[in-house]
Amino acid sequence: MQSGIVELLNSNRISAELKTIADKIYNNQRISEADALVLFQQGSIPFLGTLANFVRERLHGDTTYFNRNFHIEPTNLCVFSCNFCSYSKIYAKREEGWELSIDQMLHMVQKYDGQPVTEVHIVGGVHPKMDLQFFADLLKAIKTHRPGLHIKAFTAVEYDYMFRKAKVSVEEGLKTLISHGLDSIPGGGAEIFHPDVRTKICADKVDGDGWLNIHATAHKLGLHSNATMLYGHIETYEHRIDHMNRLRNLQDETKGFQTFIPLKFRNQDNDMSNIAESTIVEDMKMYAVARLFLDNFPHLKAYWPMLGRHNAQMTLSFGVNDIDGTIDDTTKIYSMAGSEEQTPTMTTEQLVALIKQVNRKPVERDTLYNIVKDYSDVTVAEEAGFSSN
Ligand code: MET
Repeated sequence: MQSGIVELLNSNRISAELKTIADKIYNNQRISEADALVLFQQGSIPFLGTLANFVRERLHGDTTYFNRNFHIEPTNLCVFSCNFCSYSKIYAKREEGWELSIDQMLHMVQKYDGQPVTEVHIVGGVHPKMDLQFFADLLKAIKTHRPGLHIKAFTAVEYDYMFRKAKVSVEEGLKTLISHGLDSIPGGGAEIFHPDVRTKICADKVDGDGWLNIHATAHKLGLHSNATMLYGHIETYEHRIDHMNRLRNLQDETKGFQTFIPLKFRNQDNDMSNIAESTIVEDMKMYAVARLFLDNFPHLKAYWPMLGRHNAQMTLSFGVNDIDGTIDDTTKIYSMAGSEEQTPTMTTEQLVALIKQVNRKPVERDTLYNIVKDYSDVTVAEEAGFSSN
């Protein structure tokens, strides 16, 4: 790929503007918001792919991370009404949704006894009666049962509500949860920070500054977190860049983010179903520009339950170096929004095969990117049978 970028830099078929940006990338210099806009507007797929892949290989070579994980979604009842959401039910219609007790959730964890999962990911609706104490008790119950399982739990949106209701500061609330077993924070609830969009798609939940403040506080307390962006609906390229710029600025200060995860808007059964979904070309552009702009984020993840596993496989040529985990059919968020992955689960063999099919190196990681196992030399039984269609 080194040669690919050199050819690109010497090509007389790209504009001077694009060439200047490519030179910056090659020389490891930060690109500006204006550069990112030029990339979105003028960058062809091969141009963006070559650059993003160059950066990906500079950072990680062919290494492509995955983990063995499962999700718990305590409830889909929610006090908020985000227009893009296909998942939530209001409390008044609670018989149409689900509310799990601590015992039920502990049983879900116990189902994995003896299995080599390393992480549980817990997010869900914002339930008016599931409070700080309830979630502290949940974390404690899980940790007591399986101390080695990393608990990545609750989005900033969920924290904002939980802490305001308990009348505690963000710092106090996080400290309480950390002392009960919280290990890190997922990236959800970020959507689009810019108020022009946020007030149209999710007016009533925490705003961009509030989301960032919760992550900043978590970083200060020593937790790592991820960040997402919901793209491909009513936002413009400028809004996407503004969003990534706020993340890049915070990351300069705290270095607490691990992974950026662009989330594609899916349009089934929600209040924005009239909006067409982004094309696969637009998706690949999004990954590539994210890799080029977010120079201080170590990892870029394609969340395959949202994108479909074969599209996720393609992102590995557009800057992505992490493909999430086995999931084990434990999340409904994107299947309810119309993803092709209706029962999202992949065996370790399937994930390894997916990565090997595109000549990358599969490496199982834990949540904090410690290496659990390198699968480079492991022959995968299912590899031959794994459909490439
Ligand atoms: N409640 C979360 C949020 O808005 C999303 C979890 S996915 C249903 O951040």
